Amino acid sequence: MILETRIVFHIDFDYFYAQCEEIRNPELKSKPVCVCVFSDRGGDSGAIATANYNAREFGVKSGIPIIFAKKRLQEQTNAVFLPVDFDYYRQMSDKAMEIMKENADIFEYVGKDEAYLDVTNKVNRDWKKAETLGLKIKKEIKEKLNLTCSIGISPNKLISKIASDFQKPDGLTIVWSDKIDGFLEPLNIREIPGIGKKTEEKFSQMNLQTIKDLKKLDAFTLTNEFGRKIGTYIFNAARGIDNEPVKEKEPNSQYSKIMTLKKDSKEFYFILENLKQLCKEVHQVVLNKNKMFKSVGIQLIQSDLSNKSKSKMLKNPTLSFEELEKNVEQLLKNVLEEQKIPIRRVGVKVSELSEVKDQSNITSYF
Ligand code: DGT
Ligand code: CA
Ligand code: CA
Repeated sequence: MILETRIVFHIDFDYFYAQCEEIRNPELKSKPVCVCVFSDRGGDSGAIATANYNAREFGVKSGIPIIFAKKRLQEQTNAVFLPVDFDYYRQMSDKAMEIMKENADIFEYVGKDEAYLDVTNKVNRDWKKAETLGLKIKKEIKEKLNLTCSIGISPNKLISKIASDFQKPDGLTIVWSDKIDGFLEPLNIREIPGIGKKTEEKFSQMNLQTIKDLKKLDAFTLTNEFGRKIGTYIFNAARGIDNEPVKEKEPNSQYSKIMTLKKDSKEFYFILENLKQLCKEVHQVVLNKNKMFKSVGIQLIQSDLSNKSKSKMLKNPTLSFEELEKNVEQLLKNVLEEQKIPIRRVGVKVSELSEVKDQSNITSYF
């Protein structure tokens, strides 16, 4: 089957959370900045969500413990450690996504800081126009939000994803149809999305480092080693083959309902009864939109108007009402154990939404 050539963008915001912090506080730009997820245990326990490039020069990166980051930056007296502010990053993300969406035929939200755009018709299959459109999107996001991003442009999602990472930050990398092999071959195998440390090591033991080396393996050998699904994926990826369509997906990744209690209270059964009503309403929305959820949360606004929220990630996406109710009840129980002041308003939220029919992406298997 020969598919018509497409033009696909992958757009990824540079050092996203840390860049958001720099935008609202430009003084941070000259300093190493680490955005931290502090854990409940207090002190410096927790992990780095991301860091700006200044901090990365000292070996700080996503996922490492905060204490390690502090050690690596101990001589940088101007280093800054900030707690994550998801609401603010979401607002920035929503605005930037809006700009992308206006410039796409098909818009696929991937996560807070990245999206795919199919622009084939928009640019009449013209690569020169595609470049102009890429630059226009970057300029618009920069002018309106002061945010920089990197864009990869190619005939498919796989190559565009690799290309957006190729000239970070503030990059634009175009891989024309006839330049695919030349672009991919010198890259490290690790650049293929989904290939992690373990897989890389396996190839390393076979003395294969680059994608050019990887092409020495035939499909049979790869399927033997990794199974049919992943083996085929790696075989195709090394050759720049990927027919996954860009699928319309919006960033509305949560639904919530909130209400004011008839009286301020910290009594378990009274609050639970109200939360159960909200569960029904939220669940109805989820069903109407044909979604499954993987995270359940409650929000409590206390009588002094301060906010408390707790959420829980489930093992698998679900659309079960019982599971929603059960988790809300458990979260409420946990919160009330240490509740000092009465509660005034309560809310229920589901997030990490996915389409009911959606197959999970191949790259999440390994
Ligand atoms: P880059 O390489 O310039 O795209 O840098 P980032 O920070 O945008 O990296 P990316 O695209 O992998 O991740 C986007 C955001 O997701 C990042 O700003 C923070 C968050 N994130 C990434 N990795 C982790 C992690 O291991 N833990 C947590 N909590 N958050 C993470
Ligand atoms: Ca990013
Ligand atoms: Ca990303």
